[in-house]
Amino acid sequence: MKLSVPGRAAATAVVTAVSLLAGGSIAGAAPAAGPTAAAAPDISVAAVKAHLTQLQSIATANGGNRAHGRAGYKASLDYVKAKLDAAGFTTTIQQFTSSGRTGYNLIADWPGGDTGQVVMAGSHLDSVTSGAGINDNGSGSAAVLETALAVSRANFRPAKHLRFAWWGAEELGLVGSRYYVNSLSTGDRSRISGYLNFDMIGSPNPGYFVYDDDPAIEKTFKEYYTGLGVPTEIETEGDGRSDHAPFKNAGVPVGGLFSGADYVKTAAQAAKWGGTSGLAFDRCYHSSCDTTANINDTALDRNSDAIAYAVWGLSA
Ligand code: DTR
Ligand code: ZN
Ligand code: ZN
Repeated sequence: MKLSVPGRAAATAVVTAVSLLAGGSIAGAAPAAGPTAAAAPDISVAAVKAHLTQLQSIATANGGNRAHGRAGYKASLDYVKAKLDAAGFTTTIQQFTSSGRTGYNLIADWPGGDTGQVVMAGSHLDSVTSGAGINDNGSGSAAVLETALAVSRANFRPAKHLRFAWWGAEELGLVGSRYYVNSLSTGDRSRISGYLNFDMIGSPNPGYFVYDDDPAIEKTFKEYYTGLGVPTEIETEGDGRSDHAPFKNAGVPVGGLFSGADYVKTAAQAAKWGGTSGLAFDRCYHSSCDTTANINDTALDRNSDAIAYAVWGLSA
């Protein structure tokens, strides 16, 4: 459910003028999201959860996981690709080998926009071998998928080019995303004006963490949560721990959201976010209990809407 963000209109008007003068790149530009952020649609958490149900069924039908090199991963990729193909995206499967097994990235380009300024949103689609990986990282994958489908439903035509990605073999060490970045020419890398990463965004005892990387991307997410009246914290652990790292190492502006993994929620965090202090944000992290029961719907809903807000706002 997307709540109105009071006071955004005025702020956006100022930001709009500056951002249009500042030109395309997200990196370092003082303004965050442009006026189109406010036009972002609500992302239905029910629709996101329906994708999670499908990913759970896929894991259950394929040995209990969706891990790199296993049948459950390729079946997950085929599910996501079919939705995107039907919605008018240009999809590409990138194949690689890791630990003797074949891996796959899925890249989906939304036709149109300036391909000299590409806004990317991505998430890893693989799970660990011990479970279905519904929060880690079905949550990010399903939210990015539903945001991409919302772009199609809205026939959104932003100035910048939109590209979405689902990475393979993140759990083996960011293998798929690093393979993708390494496959890009220097020119292609410079044409990515921002990469937004979503890895674990529905944790059952959730925190609301924003990556502290590119200032404009960080500001966009913080603006969204301020509008909801939800405090956020900077994600300090994230450096190098998810698929934004290869992009950051290649000089691409990055950002993202995170609802917490195996470290413990403090009393102060429970006071501002609710939930249970002294317990992990996700006590099923990398475990067999990371199923569809391991999701906090409010966190998944808020973060899904924040993804749409940033995609709309940063691609203006
Ligand atoms: N490495 C991710 C989970 C993870 C742990 N800490 C962070 C910080 C920021 C993003 C993600 C993570 C995984 O296990 O997939
Ligand atoms: Zn993981
Ligand atoms: Zn993950």
